Amino acid sequence: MYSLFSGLFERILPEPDEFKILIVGTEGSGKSTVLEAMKNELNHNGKGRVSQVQPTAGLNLSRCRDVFGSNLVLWDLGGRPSLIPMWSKYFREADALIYVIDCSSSIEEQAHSRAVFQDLVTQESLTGTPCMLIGNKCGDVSIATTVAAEWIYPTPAQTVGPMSFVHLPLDTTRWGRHIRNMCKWLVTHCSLVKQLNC
Ligand SMILES: Nc1nc2c(ncn2[C@@H]2O[C@H](COP(=O)(O)OP(=O)(O)O)[C@@H](O)[C@H]2O)c(=O)[nH]1
Ligand SMILES: [Mg+2]
Repeated sequence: MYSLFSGLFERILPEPDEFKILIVGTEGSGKSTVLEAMKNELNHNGKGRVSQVQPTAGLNLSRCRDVFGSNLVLWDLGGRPSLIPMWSKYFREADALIYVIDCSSSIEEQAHSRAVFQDLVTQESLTGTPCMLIGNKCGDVSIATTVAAEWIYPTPAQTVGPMSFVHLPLDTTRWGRHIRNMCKWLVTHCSLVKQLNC
């Protein structure tokens, strides 16, 4: 009887939206750590541990169900210089973009990451795509915000859609609330873009 009713409900209730979120950034910025933390918070209610991640060879993929009423597919792409040109293969399918900045890296490394980011936000295939910048590996919120404020300033050729900035504390055990807020923003903006395009 239960399976009869649940089958009926599944037919009546619409499938939740599924949004694909692309996590990019230069090597070692913390993309896989962000993916692990999202998985942990969304699939295990923050009760698991964010395990030590291994360098990403190609792609890490994870699916999270019922995140503020939608399902999320998370793609974490490798950030080695040889892999950066491959990112563009995923742009058209992506519903939103997360770009991770290592705010503790050297001036040269940050300049490289910023150049990669500026190239990305002017891609035609990312037109209108919501974009979230993450200031990572920096305990001082004002330093992370200063870095992001410069980056987020729109360039004339910018194509991406709404932008947001999130600072993540150094201690990954304190990320839970931030991850939830990030997901709320992502789901809200992906839904808005979907409605606008309907
Ligand atoms: N303490 C701390 N370590 C971090 C943080 N984010 C990343 N790491 C460490 O930085 C290294 C590279 O992170 P990883 O997620 O593999 O970077 P990716 O190459 O962008 O995927 C790993 O040793 C992580 O444990 C953070 O916010 N706090
Ligand atoms: Mg990685």
